[in-house]
Amino acid sequence: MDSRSTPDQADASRRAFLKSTLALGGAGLAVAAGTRTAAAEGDPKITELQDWNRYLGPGVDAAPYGLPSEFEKDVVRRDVPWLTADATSSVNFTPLHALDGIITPNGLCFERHHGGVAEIPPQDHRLMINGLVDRPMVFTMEDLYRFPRENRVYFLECAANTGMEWRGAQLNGCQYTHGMVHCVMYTGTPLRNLLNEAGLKSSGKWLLAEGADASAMTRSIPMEKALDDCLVAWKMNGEALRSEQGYPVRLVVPGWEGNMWVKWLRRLEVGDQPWEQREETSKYTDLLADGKARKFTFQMEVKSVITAPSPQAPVTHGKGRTVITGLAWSGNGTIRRVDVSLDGGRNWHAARIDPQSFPKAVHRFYYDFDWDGSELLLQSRAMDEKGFVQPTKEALRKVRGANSIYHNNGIQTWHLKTDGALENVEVS
Ligand SMILES: Nc1nc2c(c(=O)[nH]1)N[C@H]1C(S)=C(S)[C@@H](COP(=O)(O)O)O[C@H]1N2
Ligand SMILES: [Mo]
Repeated sequence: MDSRSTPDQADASRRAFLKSTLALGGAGLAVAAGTRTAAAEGDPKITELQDWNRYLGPGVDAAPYGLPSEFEKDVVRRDVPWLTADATSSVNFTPLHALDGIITPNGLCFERHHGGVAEIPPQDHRLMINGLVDRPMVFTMEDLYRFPRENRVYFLECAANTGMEWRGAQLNGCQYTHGMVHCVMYTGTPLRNLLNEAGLKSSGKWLLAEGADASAMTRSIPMEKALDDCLVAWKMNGEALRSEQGYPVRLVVPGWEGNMWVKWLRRLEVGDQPWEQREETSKYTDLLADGKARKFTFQMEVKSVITAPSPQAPVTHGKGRTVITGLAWSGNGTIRRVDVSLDGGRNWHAARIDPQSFPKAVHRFYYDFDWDGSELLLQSRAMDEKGFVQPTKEALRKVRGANSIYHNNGIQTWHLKTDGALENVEVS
């Protein structure tokens, strides 16, 4: 645009330009999109100069640590106040409905802690290894940074995720029904490097991990797992762990329940049997229908959920081209297949799994279809690399009864209504 032309002249020439482009490509575009394209002629969003095009914006360093656009301010972790008595031993939820891809942004990773967030100066943090080892050791953070590093993308799911849905549909949004999961890239050193440094005695079969927070979270981990793929991690998505996620250092226990991923990790004790701590006896066990409880149900089962559309992410565009997307994950490794149903599980269609996928990480799936505007019952069903298939909630309750809280990997249903709104329902 000539800087000397008046706004009116500029608008006129802009309109003329748009008109000719539309004449060439407009019709084709409208068909391809399957929906109505904005009528460019007369659309003031196009023909009128907008403020952001007219005035200079803030310069660099306006926000030394960047924040999301102000228009995204509703995309935040949220809690359900009535779930817990107070916020220090509580949980909030990842806004899955508003995210895409497989990496959870650090500021949106759900938080679960039992004694509030410990704020630990890294120079004051110590990690001790004691018990059945040749050389009890204490590491500073500086010591840890000198071990060989690895980067791995893993999901962390709280065993209580979807726990409120055992007896029927309860919370209206996948943030609340499925948001106790996040998936980030960790940087750290394999746990076996530290254990080898201390020298494991052959009688050492279990490991106790202990946190430095006010809850001093403790969990027993079988040595086989500790030596396999566990990490002692100090970075997430390239930057230091967030305080909420265990700064300066946490345990990463891939594919296993989030409770074992001890944050603010301060001690590793090697023993010959599990310790039967609170979090593995009165909590994180599964009461069955006959009154017996399963314990040490470490692994997270194959699971998936449609993240959009979902109750917090309604269809606002009417019928026509529609994208269904969601997440699938399994503690067994990779996801082999995800199917989507539009009719409550009668017919299934293969979804497209985004190829940027890793074992024991969430997988992103898409199902693109033409919505005819009628009511639908949306479901997704995942199958993992070992052939495990996500069960219906009915099938799950047949085996587990209705007392459980933890390890609910049942198929989720969203009822899509003709106006595009969605509701959490259960079909049986
Ligand atoms: N030290 C410590 N570690 C902890 C907890 C805790 O309260 N204290 N909560 C556990 C539980 S129950 C879960 S589900 C995960 C949650 O990890 P996140 O807050 O990074 O999402 O941390 C686990 N590690
Ligand atoms: Mo948890």
